[in-house]
Amino acid sequence: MTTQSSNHNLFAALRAAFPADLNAVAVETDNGLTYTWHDLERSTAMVANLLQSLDLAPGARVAVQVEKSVEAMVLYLATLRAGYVFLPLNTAYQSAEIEYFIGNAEPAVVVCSPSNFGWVSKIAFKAGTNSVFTLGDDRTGSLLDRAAHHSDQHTCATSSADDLAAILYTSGTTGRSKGAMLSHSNMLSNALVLKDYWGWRTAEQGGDVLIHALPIFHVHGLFVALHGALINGSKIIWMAKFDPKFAIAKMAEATVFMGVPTLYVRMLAEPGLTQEAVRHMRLFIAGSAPLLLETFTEWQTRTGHTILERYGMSETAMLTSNPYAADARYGGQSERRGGTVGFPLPGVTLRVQDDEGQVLATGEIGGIQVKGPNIFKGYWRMPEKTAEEFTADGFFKTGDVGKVDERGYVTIVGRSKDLIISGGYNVYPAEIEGYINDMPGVNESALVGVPHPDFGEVGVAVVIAKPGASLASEQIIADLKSKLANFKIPKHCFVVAELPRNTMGKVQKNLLREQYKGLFKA
Ligand code: MLC
Ligand code: AMP
Repeated sequence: MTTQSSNHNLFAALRAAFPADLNAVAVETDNGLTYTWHDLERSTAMVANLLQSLDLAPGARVAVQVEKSVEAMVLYLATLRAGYVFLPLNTAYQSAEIEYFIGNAEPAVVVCSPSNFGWVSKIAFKAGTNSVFTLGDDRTGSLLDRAAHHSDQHTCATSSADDLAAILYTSGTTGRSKGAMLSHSNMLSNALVLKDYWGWRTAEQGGDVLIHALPIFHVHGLFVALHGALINGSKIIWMAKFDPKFAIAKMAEATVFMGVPTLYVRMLAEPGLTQEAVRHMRLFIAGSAPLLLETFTEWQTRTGHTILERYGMSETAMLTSNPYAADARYGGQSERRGGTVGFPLPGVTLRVQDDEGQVLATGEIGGIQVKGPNIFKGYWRMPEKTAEEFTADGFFKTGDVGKVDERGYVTIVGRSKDLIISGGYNVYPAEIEGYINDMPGVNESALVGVPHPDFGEVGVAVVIAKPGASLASEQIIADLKSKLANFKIPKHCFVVAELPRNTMGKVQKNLLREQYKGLFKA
């Protein structure tokens, strides 16, 4: 039996890191609100009590599709606190996508935006969900109304290390999305390693202030950024939506910024980004997609700061990072090298293998495989899929292709998984092609990723009509827009006579990528 002293609940660890002065400001929002640590303590207690009053089964999922707000963060923390499993959903997902996630995860509780209650509740009740609440981004909705009737005292649930804390859906090259199951210890171990590796400053050292600019339904904003600040008891400057001017203005009061490369590209376009504007900042961190060397260099020239790039994924949280300070494991190297994702984090073992399962030597390119306390527990209700993604000796196959150089730096050179990363969001060509292929008059389609000055990479669809059918690319795009999240919509669609194929008849996507690579040249 787990005792209180061995409670592995992630919230318990985050709560223990709150500063002694609970009346200090924990979060300051872009619309002028402030929340103290005491506010977070009380509000998470009330929502946790509400969830526990619903008599949910152990391991019950709480699925959430709401706009970014501090109350949405409170809901996440309260779900951990009550011992249930948090299931965040991108706000861009539309009904077919939500229907799949809810049908697959069978959440006991669904929380949605008030404006979506009509269609989301219909889907949820059909899937057997008992409770559907609403939560607006302006502190409205039935969740808070109901929570207001509950006590603001709550004893954190006791969780074992392997108990699930969250399920993050991530698409596969083939088939439907898979729910990556992350435990309390997966996330806590990662948060503690990053706190140390990125040199988060204690209050005695002057403390840190994080600008939180990312959505809170993916690893980067929900875990890396949020846990990073909370496990250090650091104040958060909260942006409901990223705005480069606001972010730059707030740097005078902040010390840490985390973003996907697109955020850095957008800030570089602002004349207000100067050495003076960033003089208070300690650390800029980038990840979720490749940071172009030119962005890395331009940032250095403009601000005098070297961006620290790191690499991770939904299944693993963070895996590698460029050093913040001298890394004794790698001969005291402290250089943040552009174009690399740095060293495996302490506790993470990383190797590169070829297709035959041979571990490759330094500098050779192959599939990146990883092991460590942060690696997930498997895909929700997909034991075969889980088994396929692990090697016999327990390494997780990331699907990323890369190499490790003689100094120990890891570089990602590509992906074996057919995936487009657009502005930090993943787009799986197979999913979009499936939708296009189902349209009347379509014979076949291919979606490829091409360079884009803002989003890094975007999808371009190439479509072939059935004999005698006539297709309009605008219609294809409009049709997709009515069914899919906006970031998945191809930025261009071409209707062509044929697709390039190899001798086996397989579509040669590399030739299409080459053909359309200049489409969005800046
Ligand atoms: C928005 N659009 C996108 C897009 N975001 N298209 C492609 N890719 C994207 N990422 C669409 C909009 O729907 C709109 O289409 C048009 O592009 C212009 O939109 P915008 O107003 O410029 O977009 P904006 O709302 O400002 O959003 C851009 C963004 C956002 C970069 C701020 O995409 C974002 O927050 N990205 C971060 C994603 C993230 O957090 N990833 C972490 C994953 S975790 P239209 O047709 O309506 O005009 C992970 C693991 C790890 O990967 O290692 O961290
Ligand atoms: P997700 O499944 O959304 O968590 O996306 C994870 C994927 O994002 C990884 O498998 C990588 O392909 C990619 N990724 C994350 N960080 C980086 C990075 N710094 N450079 C290149 N790719 C990255």
